[in-house]
Amino acid sequence: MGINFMTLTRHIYEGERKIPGATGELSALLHELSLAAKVISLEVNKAGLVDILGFTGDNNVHGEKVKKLDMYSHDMLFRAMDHGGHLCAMASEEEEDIIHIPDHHKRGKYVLLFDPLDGSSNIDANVSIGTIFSIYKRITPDDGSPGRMEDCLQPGIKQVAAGYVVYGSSTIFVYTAGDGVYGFTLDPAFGEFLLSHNNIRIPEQASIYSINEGNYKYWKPGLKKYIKYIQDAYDRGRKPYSTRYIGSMVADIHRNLLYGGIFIYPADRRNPNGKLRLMYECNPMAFIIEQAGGRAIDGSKRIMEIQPTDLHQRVPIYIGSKNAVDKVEEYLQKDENS
Ligand code: P6P
Repeated sequence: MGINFMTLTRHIYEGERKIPGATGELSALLHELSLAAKVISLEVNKAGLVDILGFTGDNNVHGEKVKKLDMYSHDMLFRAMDHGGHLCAMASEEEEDIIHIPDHHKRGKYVLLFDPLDGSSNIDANVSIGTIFSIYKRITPDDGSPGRMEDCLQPGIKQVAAGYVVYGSSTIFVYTAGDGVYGFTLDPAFGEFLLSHNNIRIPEQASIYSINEGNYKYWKPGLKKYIKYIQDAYDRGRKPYSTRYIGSMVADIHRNLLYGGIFIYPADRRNPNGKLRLMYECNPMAFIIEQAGGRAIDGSKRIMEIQPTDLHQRVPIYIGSKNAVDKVEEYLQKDENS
């Protein structure tokens, strides 16, 4: 059987040809992102070998110690994306304000938001980590002027593309441009992302739940009842659930996407808005999961319908297999109404 040479680049351009009037700008943007992913993958995979671990001594906008690999990934993405001429602005977990395209570069009609290296607290333990990205069309005039905050603060339903890169046992680039979800595995031998997961569909029935049970005592009663419900699945004659929690959102959601499962980072007594960021973690993951047939809510409404108010706002998230999200929504609503 011949080698499947459906590369990410070819897939992107073939996808573009299906869209009447496509200019190729989005394709070029996604291609540039894949180049940045290769460079970051190289560093992540040798992080233990060179003195890149440890702290830069800086803090990011959230007061969290920034590991060198976080900042390296942020810089790589900026340097890969700032001169292509397709973007009018960017935003990153590592920068408080929006990132402008330098004046000597052409500005384009898209906006890119990203978490350069999610799960970075796991770097030293060699646990899978990832990059998450979200792409919108600018809503201010596409006249070459600098992008503005309102171009970045759009609801998730306005995303034109989104995806993530998992740096794990292999490096996998997963994206959607609104026509299904596709995964590409990096072949380091010749540095190409090859199609490995065609038109991914998340199983409707979950078999895994992913949540930090260490926060149990802070959960709302409805969530506690839901977790009890799924733990009693066996007593109801169903296949028991497994609990799997890596503490790296990209890795947890990627596994649940392939196997079927629900990932929960709830609001609780300590974190009234949960922990994860709407614009560059929850919205892109919600786009991917919905495109694969799943659901993503904040407990009461669709993640992608939330009107953002701040670049770094946090939201609770319940995301994964449709049946599981439907059921947790039912328990949460009962709790709200009780
Ligand atoms: P906790 C990693 O730091 C992260 O931002 C996500 O990748 C992950 O899902 C979450 O935080 C884990 O948070 O509180 O369970 O350690």
